[in-house]
Amino acid sequence: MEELLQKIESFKSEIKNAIATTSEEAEAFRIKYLGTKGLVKEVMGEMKNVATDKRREFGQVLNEFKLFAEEKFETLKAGSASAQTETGDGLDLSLPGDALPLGSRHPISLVRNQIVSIFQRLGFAVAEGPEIEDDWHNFTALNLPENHPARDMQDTFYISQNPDWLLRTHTSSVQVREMEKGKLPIRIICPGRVYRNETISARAHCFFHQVEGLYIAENVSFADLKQTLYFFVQEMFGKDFKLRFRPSYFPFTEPSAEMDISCLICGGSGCNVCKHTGWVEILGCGMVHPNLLENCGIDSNKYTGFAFGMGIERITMLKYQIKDLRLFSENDVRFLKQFTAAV
Ligand code: 2U9
Repeated sequence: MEELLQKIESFKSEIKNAIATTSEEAEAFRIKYLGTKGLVKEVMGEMKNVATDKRREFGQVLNEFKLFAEEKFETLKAGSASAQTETGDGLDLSLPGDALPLGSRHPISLVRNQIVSIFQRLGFAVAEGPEIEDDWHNFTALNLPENHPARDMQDTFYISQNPDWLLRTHTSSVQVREMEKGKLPIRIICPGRVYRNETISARAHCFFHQVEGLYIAENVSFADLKQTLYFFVQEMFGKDFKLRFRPSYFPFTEPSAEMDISCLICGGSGCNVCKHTGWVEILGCGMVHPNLLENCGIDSNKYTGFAFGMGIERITMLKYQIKDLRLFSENDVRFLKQFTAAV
């Protein structure tokens, strides 16, 4: 009996250390210990040689031994199966993968890229700047001193730790930064996100996107401004429309104008899109106010320039006849997937 117990103990330590990396190795373990001619059966066969009063005790030891071998076999079987899956064994690698749905560019990005590319062809370079600005670059340098009434139209969000910091209301601040560098001539366009403290509706949002442009050199005239913008609208909307400039007011330009085109929907006869006027406003523009040039250290007797600004949402709404501004920021895939890169 003592000898038999020692034999079982040595089998148990063998079993404890057994490993199987494949299902074949796990099966070999089963045959060796649990098969019809296996070691568990062999030790069970010794029962007849055990003294009658010790058989009950030996039966218990045998049962535990069998259970121990069975549990180990289950562990080896499971381990070898997952090892095989990880190495690709048993997987059909020729099966096609799961298709990933392809997104599309946001309409604002598509139109921004198109506007940028038109002006790049005219020699304008892209300039960028911070969205969190200081009062000087966003307002004061642009002829909008503190308490100027035009600041009300561009109410924005201020950073509470420092009242001098705010979210920019236009990308004009980028132009100011370029002018301050003092490298002339300047011929830039500035696309970017801007912020206004507005109640959200179909026509207004607390943020939107602009492209502004600036050309400063010697002898730049209003004729240059008109021809540049005429080229832009033709590239953007085609050639089948009329163009007009209306006198306007902006603190940063003098003279200032707004540019309209005849309504692309009704051809000028009047409809909902043009509010029955026959015209739609595209952008604002003008000759850079001499105060701005001087604020940035540029000699206003030597240099002149023109500037313009447009809202990308507005141009996109006109181009695609979108009636509600909120669609641009709701991330509704049914809306977004209608726009392809082929603009
Ligand atoms: C500098 C000098 C002049 C930028 C200009 C406009 C006219 C204009 C609006 C169009 C719709 C903004 O998006 S909108 O609300 N902009 O009408 N912007 S002239 O003039 C500048 C800018 C920078 C240094």
